[in-house]
Amino acid sequence: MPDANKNVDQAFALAKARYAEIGVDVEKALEKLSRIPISLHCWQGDDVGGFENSGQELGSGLAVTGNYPGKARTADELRGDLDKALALIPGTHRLNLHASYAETGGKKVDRDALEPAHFQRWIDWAKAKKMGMDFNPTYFSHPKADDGWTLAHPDKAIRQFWIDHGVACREIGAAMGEALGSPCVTNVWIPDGMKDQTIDRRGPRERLTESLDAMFKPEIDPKHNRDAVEGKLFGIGSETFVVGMHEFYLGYAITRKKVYTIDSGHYHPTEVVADKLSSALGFVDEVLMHVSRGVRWDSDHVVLLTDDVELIAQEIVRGNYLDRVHIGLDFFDASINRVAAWVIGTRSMLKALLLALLEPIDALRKYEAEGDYTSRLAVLEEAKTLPAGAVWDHYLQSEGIPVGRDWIDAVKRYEADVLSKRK
Ligand code: RNT
Ligand code: ZN
Repeated sequence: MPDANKNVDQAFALAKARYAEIGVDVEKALEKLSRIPISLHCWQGDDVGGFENSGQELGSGLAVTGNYPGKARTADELRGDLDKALALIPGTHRLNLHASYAETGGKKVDRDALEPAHFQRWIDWAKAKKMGMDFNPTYFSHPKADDGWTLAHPDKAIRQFWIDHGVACREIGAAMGEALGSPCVTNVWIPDGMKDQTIDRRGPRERLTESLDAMFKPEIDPKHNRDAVEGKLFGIGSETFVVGMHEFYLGYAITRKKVYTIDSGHYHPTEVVADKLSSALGFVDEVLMHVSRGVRWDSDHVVLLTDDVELIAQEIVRGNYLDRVHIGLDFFDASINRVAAWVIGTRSMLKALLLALLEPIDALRKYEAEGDYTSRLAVLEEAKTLPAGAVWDHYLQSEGIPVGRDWIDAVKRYEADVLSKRK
C-alpha cells in the first residue's frame, strides 16, 4: 500500500476513536452520507446556455459572469464534463436538467411541444450511472419571455403557451422518474415581475395562481413526478415586484400540496435560510433546497463550506428531514473551470452534511433540554476542531477518489486534453 494511503487509514483510525469518545459512530455517519444524493445542476456546465441554438440572451433576471474557456457546446460535451466531475465526487447523485437542454436532433421544437423522447439520451445516460433525475421547465431565454412575463403574462395566449410548457415538462419529469425508478422533482421558477413602482400587484398574482392551477391540473403519479415551486425576493430588472415571492409560493405549496423550493440566494442577505426548513416542513411534506451562495446579491457563486451551508445541513440532519428535503445545487460561475465548480460545490455540500452527521447530537440535545446552554455552546465550539477531515479523506479513498489536491490535477489534465480544444 502506498504511504499516502496508509497515512489516510491511520488518521481515520485515530479520528474514529476520537469520535467514539464523544459517542459518535463514524461508520454510521458515513453510511448515511453515502445515501444522500445531491442534484447536480446541468446549467453550471454551459452558463445556463442550453442547446436550442436560438441565439436568445439569458435575461429574465439571470446573469452569468466570466468567460473561462471551454464551456460545453453540445449535450455530448456536457455529459462528458459531468462524467469528469462525478468521477471526483463520492457517492451516487442526481442530474438536474432544464428543459432548454432538450436534444431535438436539429429539429426546431418549441417549448410547448417538448416530449420525453427529446430527453431520452439524458435518461439513458443517467440510467447507466444509476442516477436519478430532476427537471425544470425553462421560463427564460425565449422570445415569449422577452418582456419578463410568462405564467402571469397579461396576454392569455402567452400564458397558455407557458402553461402548456409546464404540462409538457411534468410529463417529461414523470417519464424520467418512471424510467429511473426514482421520483423526479420538477421545479417551476418564473421571472415575472416589474423593475419599478407597480400599481397592480393583485392581478398578476391572481393570474399566476390560475396558470399554476391549470398547469398542475393533469394528475401525475407522485411516484414518478413531484411538482415544486420556487420563489424569489428580486431579480435583475424585477427589483420592485416579483409576482412569485415567497409568501405566494408558501401559501400555494401548502394549499396545493406541492414541494416548496428554498433557494438560499433568494432571500434578504441577513436572513437565516436554514431556519425556514423546520418552519415550512411543519406545513408542506417536502422541500427542495437550491443551495447557492449569494455574495451581496443572488449572485449564484459556487457553494463553499460556509456557515450558512453548514447550518442548512445541520437543520436537515438535526430535524431528521433527510427523507423530506431534496438537496440540489444552483450556481453558475463562468470565471473558473466549470467542471471544478461542480466538484467544489458538490463536495462542499457533502462536507457540510458529513459535519452535521458527525455532531455529538445526543449530548447537545441533552444539554439543551437541561438548560445547560454553557455546555451546549462549548461543545459546539469543540466539535469544530474534531478530525472530520480524516473521515472525509477516508471516504474519498474508500470510493477510489484522489485524496487532497490531486483532483485538481485531474481537472487540469481534462482541461488540457478536452476543454482547451473547444473553440
Ligand atoms: C432563478 C432560480 C432558478 C434558476 C435555474 C436556472 O433565480 O434560482 O432556480 O437559477 O432554474
Ligand atoms: Zn434556484
